[in-house]
Parts: sequence; C-alpha cells; structure tokens
Amino acid sequence: SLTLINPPATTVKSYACQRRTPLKHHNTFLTDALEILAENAEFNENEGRSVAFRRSASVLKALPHVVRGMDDLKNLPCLGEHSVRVIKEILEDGTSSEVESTRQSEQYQAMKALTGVFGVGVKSADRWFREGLRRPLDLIHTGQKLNLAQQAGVQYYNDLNRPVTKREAVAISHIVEKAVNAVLSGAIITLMGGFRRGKEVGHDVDFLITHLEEGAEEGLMPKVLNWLEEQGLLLYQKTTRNSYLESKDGPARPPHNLDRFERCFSIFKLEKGKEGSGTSLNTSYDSGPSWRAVRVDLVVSPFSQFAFATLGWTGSKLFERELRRWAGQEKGMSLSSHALYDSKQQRYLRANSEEEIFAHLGLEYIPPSERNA
Ligand code: DCP
Ligand code: MG
Repeated sequence: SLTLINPPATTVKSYACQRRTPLKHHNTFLTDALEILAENAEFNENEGRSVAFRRSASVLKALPHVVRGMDDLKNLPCLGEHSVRVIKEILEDGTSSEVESTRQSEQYQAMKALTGVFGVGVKSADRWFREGLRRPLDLIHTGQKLNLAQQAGVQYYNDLNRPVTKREAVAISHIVEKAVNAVLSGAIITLMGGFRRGKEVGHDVDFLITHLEEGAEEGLMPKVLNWLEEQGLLLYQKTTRNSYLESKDGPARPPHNLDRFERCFSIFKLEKGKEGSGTSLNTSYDSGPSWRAVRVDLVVSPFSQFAFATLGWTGSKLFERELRRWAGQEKGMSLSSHALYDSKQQRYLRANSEEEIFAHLGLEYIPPSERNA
C-alpha cells in the first residue's frame, strides 16, 4: 500500500458555493492584485477573463493560510495560467508589473472614475473615454446628455463614493421599517447584501421586504416610496421589475407572480448625527450639509419566494454566480432569486429556507458570513 510522505495539501472545492469564504482572509496582497485585473477585464467587456481572475482570487480567499510560495498553490482549482503568472511575480518581486501598469493606466483610472458614477455602465464610460473624457465633472463641462440616474450620480458623486458604514445602514433600516409599517402592518424587513455577510461598510444598503400573508406585499413598493417622498427622504428613485437574474438563465421563476416582484434603486437623504447613539467628534466642524446621500436598494418579494430572494440578494456576486453555475452544470437545475427549477423532473422545487435550497442543490449549507467569495 502507498504511504503518504507529505500531509495532504489544503483541499479546496472548485465551486465557490461548495466552500466557506470568510470576510477576512490571509491573502489580500494577492487577491487585490487579481481583482484589479478582473475589474480591468470588465472595463474591456471581457467577461470570461474577468470571471477567471475573480475565481482565482476567490480560491485564495478560502485558504486558511498565507500563500508564501508556489508550492502552496499545488492542487488548487481554478488557477489559470495567467493568474498563476501574476501570483508568481508577486511572490518573487513583491509586485506584478501587469497589475501596476494597469493601476497606473489612463484607461483604467478613467473607467474606474466614470463607472463610479451611479447610473453609468461600462458601455457609456467607454464611449466617453474614447471621446476624451476622464473625470465625472467632464460629463458636465462637455454638456453630455445624462439620464436622471446619471444626473443624480454626478450630483451626489462624492457622497455615493464614500463607504456606507454599518451604523448608517442601521439608521436607514429604521427609516425603511418606519416607512413600511406606515403603509402595511406585519411586513418583514431584512438587511441583505454585504451587511448580511458581516461587512462593516458597503457601497449601498440592500433590503428585502416580504409579508407572511402571500399577496399582502402587492402594491407595497409605490406606497413605501410615496411615504418616503412625502417625508423628504428620497433624492432619487426608480422602480423596475426585478429580473436581472433571469435575463440569461432561462426559466427559473414560476410564471405567475411576475408583476409582484419589484426592485427600487434609490438614493436616500440621511440626516447626519442620526445614525445611532455613539458620539462623533468632528461633525460640528464639518463644513458640509447636515445630510449625506446614500444608495439604497429595496426589493419586495412574495413570501413563497422569500427563501430564494434571501439567497439571491445576500451575495457575494461571485457566490451567486457560482450557485447558478453549479445548479446548471452539475444538477440540471435553474436557480434564480424567485425559484429553483429542476429540468429533469420538469418542476419547480419549493423551499422555505436557504438551508432547504442548499439541500435541493446537494450542497452543504454555507452561512452568509462564509459567502464572501
Ligand atoms: N446581486 C447579484 N448580481 C447582481 C447584482 C446583485 O447577485 N448583478 C446580489 C448579490 C449581492 C446583492 O445582490 O450581494 C447586493 O448587491 P450589491 O451590488 O449591493 O453587492 P454587495 O452588497 O455584496 O456589496 P456592497 O457592499 O458593495 O454593497
Ligand atoms: Mg450592497
């Protein structure tokens, strides 16, 4: 029989939804670099390349130790040739020339600044970059035609690029609770996204709203927005049918309930000094206004879809992507934030909790704080 000379190296499963990824990990010096390349690939609309870099970074986030040499990468999944080359360079020289030149490049910096405007996607940013624009204010100076979202994005650019703290998220959640309770009693409001995964800061605050009584949530969104508007708490809002996960992936939602599931992208006006009981040392010297703008996403879900919506809005984005890829490629199923469809059985699988969805998918349950892939 064989004898193992070395203890087995750390084994890492290949899909991010099969493994635990804590918020704080040991390899930020590598993952930050890989994520710059992923971001740059997105700016160049090269999705395949971007996902490859994000998957590589994510594997390193799941390791229980610092990567010190190339030996530590043995047997790890998802590490493509390009990622390995970048990692090797950083391990040997301390930096990667490709990452550093990307970071310094005019295109990367301009695309980062322009896509950092709320409402501006890669396509518009790229067109403006090719027309010679570099900074958000250039959009104003050159008189570009902006839609309402982009106008708000430029107007509140500084505030919206300042991280939202957990304390501010809690203050916003009190406001949202008040608004929802004013128009419907018994609704359940849950903080989603990065904050549910344990992050201390975020780029926005995400909420999922539901009601135990199926159907009671219908028509809720416009009422909540009216209430907020009347109180002068909204700087911008746009509601849409929530269908982002379905656009490519086929049938993963029950055909009924279509019109009930709504999403609102908004910007809240949050009074300063109202974010909890702690004392702040410097606000009295702040020369700015007495409030700040905060991006808030609201999603309303019928209770029958609540578990799917919860799983779908908790993230991380890569974790969600990997869940859907696992469902499709390994299980012949189609997962969305509304439902799970089993193609073999040709039926939707019900679930009342995230645990049940993981079980349907044949996955070990991963709690939100370990979904930071
Ligand atoms: N989401 C997704 N795919 C998208 C948009 C959103 O899977 N294209 C899901 C997963 C996200 C959640 O919605 O975690 C919220 O989206 P955010 O962009 O707000 O992401 P986070 O909350 O994770 O990050 P941040 O802290 O930057 O807000
Ligand atoms: Mg968020």
